[in-house]
Amino acid sequence: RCNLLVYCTDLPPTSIIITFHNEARSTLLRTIRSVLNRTPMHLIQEIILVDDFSSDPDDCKLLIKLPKVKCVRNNERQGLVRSRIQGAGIAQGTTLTFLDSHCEVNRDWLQPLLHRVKEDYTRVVCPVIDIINLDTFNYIESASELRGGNPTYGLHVSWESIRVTEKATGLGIFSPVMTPIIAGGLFVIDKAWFDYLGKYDSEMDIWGGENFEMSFRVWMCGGSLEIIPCSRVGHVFRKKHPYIFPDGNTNTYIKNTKRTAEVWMDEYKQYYYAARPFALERPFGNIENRLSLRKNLQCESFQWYLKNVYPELSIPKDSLIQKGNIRQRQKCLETQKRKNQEIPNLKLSPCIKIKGEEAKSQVWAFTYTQQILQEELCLSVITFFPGAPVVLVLCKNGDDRQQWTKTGSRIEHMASHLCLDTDMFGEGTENGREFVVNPCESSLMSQHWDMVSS
Ligand code: UD2
Ligand code: MN
Repeated sequence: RCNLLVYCTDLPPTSIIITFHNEARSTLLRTIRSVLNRTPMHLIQEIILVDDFSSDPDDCKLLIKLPKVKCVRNNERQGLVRSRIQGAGIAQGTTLTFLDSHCEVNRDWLQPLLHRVKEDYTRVVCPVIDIINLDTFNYIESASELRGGNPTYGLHVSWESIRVTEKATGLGIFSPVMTPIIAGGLFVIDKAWFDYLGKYDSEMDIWGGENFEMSFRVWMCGGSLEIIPCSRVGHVFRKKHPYIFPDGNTNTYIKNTKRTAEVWMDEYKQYYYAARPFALERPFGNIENRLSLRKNLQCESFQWYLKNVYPELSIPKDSLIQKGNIRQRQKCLETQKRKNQEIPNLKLSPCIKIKGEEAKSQVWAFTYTQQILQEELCLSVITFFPGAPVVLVLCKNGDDRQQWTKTGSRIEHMASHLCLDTDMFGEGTENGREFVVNPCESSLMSQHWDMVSS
């Protein structure tokens, strides 16, 4: 039912843009080879590789021996957004096709995408993303086509199955599916439309957040996003970024997502901040240009987007942020940096004020998602037993090992029903106390905590 005949009317050739930073040669080559093998040649205007200042300039240069391939190299690391803008700037096709540098396109992947854009240039269209196994590099059809994500909860991507949506709409699995948000890496867009809509936010660095920004912008400014089930492309989903963030992973992600929230989310940005309380104080550069772009394009409000594009999204009831000390008598729960370690230690130390303000290391946020966090790190219990240690881990939404409730003067861990406690036998000394969870006991002073708002 993915009838190719339908697409045979003269489709215009597209410029395929692949940006990369220190990609393995094998996966980069696999991406390009699969494109050359599985795409009718007349549909490829060119394949533009943007080498985002990889350590070895040959990675890119050697590939121009392949047909259609062009290579441009940044002489400074720019990140994927500015690299894609750069690639789009030299593209000669009437449409732009973006791919990550570790993909394998499947049979007849391109025609259905180009066809949809040809019919209506305001459509921004994505293939279904299959999985290339990280260890074996096998191509695996993804079990359910995914449509994403959740713009609240701190602009973190979460996915839902489009099959569910289809059941609701009664459409067949081969019909295009509207999506409120795209994954970000693989899509086709009309070039003039891309330029008209303001390309990308060029102040976004390295990685992250640009997919939300683009998704909101496309919908709110007159376009649409769809996933085309007849087009499939495999992608290597990695567990860790195989590259460095010069300004730090968290700083960069916050900057990019905060720009998105500030420009596009109107009053709904409070939910972004409620989920990421420490983003409030973070720098995010100047957004004047993007705000005036939004104004000039006369884009709809975020409320319009939620109502018309994403009615099924449930808005959190609460966006309250509580921030302050977590005290036991005169002492405060604090984080202490460890040499060469990303995750700091937890300690109970005398509460300190610097110029009338609580020391940063002693300020915690209690979110409406019931996490207790500092920056991006959440208090968590990994395995549950009396005396189990409380540790800091990267916050993850919906993980009940990170959820707590305050009941009276106790802080109860939701999944285990144990209470936050200090273990006197930890390292013997007062300072060496460990944080643990124990059966709740209201008479115990070591389970007595005050949250003091700042
Ligand atoms: C996903 C998207 C990715 C991007 C990202 C959010 C898919 C399949 N992938 O994460 O395209 O939207 O979410 O930002 O939807 N790169 C550079 N310069 C850099 C960093 C990365 O050129 O400084 C390249 C990188 O080599 C790759 C592409 O940008 O080709 C995307 O990076 P990724 O693969 O690490 O992102 P991914 O798949 O985790
Ligand atoms: Mn990728």
